[in-house]
Amino acid sequence: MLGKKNKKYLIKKDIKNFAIFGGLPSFSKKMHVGLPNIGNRRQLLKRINRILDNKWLTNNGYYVQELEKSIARRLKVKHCIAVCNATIGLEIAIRALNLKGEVIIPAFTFIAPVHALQWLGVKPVFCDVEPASHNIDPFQVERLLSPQTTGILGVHLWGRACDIDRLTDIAQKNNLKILFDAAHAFDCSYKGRMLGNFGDAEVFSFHATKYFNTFEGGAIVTNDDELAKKIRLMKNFGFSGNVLSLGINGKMNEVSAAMGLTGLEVIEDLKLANYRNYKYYQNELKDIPGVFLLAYDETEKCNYQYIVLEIDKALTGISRDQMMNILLAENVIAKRYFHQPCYHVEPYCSFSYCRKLHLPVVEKLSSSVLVLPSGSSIGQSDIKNICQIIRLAARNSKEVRSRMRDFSRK
Ligand code: T4K
Repeated sequence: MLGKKNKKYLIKKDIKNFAIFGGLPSFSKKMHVGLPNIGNRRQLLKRINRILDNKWLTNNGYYVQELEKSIARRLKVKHCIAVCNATIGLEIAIRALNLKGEVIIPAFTFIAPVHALQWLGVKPVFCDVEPASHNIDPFQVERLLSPQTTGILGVHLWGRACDIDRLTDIAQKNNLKILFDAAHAFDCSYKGRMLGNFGDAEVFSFHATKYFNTFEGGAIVTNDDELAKKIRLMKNFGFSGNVLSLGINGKMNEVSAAMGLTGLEVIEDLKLANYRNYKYYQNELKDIPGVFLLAYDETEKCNYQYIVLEIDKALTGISRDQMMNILLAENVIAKRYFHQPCYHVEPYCSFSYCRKLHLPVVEKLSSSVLVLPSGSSIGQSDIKNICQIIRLAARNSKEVRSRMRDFSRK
């Protein structure tokens, strides 16, 4: 049966009709995890026209300044420095904080913050994460401290804050810097205060696939006046009239900033759409054994951007990868973030200190996490249908596995 409203999907009632076994895909169009949220197109084009009319395209233009001010106001943070992407933002922050030697970082994350350290000649020391939060485990951080440790780089994964109090305590006791990768965490809070206000600095990503995007982009935020001054110089070749320090080109351009300002105008709607989606998923998935939806703390501010499942194969009878392949065939482009622990990929896996590394929680999550589509272009009926596929697969796991075996032999 075709979905009533927009006829863009086919409801699956039997696994025999699964697309992976030759049926028609449930969705006629691909359902993406990171489909960009786009604000009011007219407003955006108006701003872009103004950029073209003014012929001021980059180098700390009007829109970049406006965006920085709006973000700083929103987060109640003193300084916001817009950058061309979060990876460069992290590199600038690492250098500005003078991180050297070893920095402790979670091994269950996107590779960008790890590469940022390595790129600058700082050794990433991989740390296990807490099973419930997926964030760096402060207890393990303490065990990894060495005379070479200069900092902790925590990642607020999926927009859920790290255990900031405990990490800050460790950093203070050991005279370490603390930097937060807040790539996923724009518009989220910790104990009622907006992320962006913690550690020495925090870095957001405004990549196209993020909750709030500027095509590509990011921001470094801090309450430290001196650090902010240093970062501003660094992102502009160390140039301020004259060359005053070592620097790089980390500037955001005007079109990206215009996209950001346009996005900020609808950000409450985006948050609401994500929240509704999260609640729909929560409701639909609650009775499926072995499929666990990562919970958000609804007493905090959250962007609800990521719908994160953990698939327990022992309970569902289906592995995360099998579930993903079933969904992919149905045009549900689920993503298995971050399916390789950072120490299992190059160049780290070739380093002797990583060869024997075994971080149990990271490895369990790497094989069980699956992220589902959300965002403003997905609605209740889409979610119902995606969950129906997952439910059917889990409830008929024995037959699914046997059919998968038969199909792979053909
Ligand atoms: N720290 C953390 C913790 C991060 O997660 C990231 C980035 C960073 C730092 C660095 O931030 P940036 O330097 O990028 O500002 C995506 C993003 O490319 C990446 O930004 C992000 N994290 C990472 C978690 O996810 P992929 O490999 O998933 O991208 P891709 O191209 O497969 O896209 C995801 C889905 O979104 C696809 O199904 C297609 C869809 N999509 C994508 C784009 C770009 C669209 O529909 N439209 C689009 O324009 O990495």
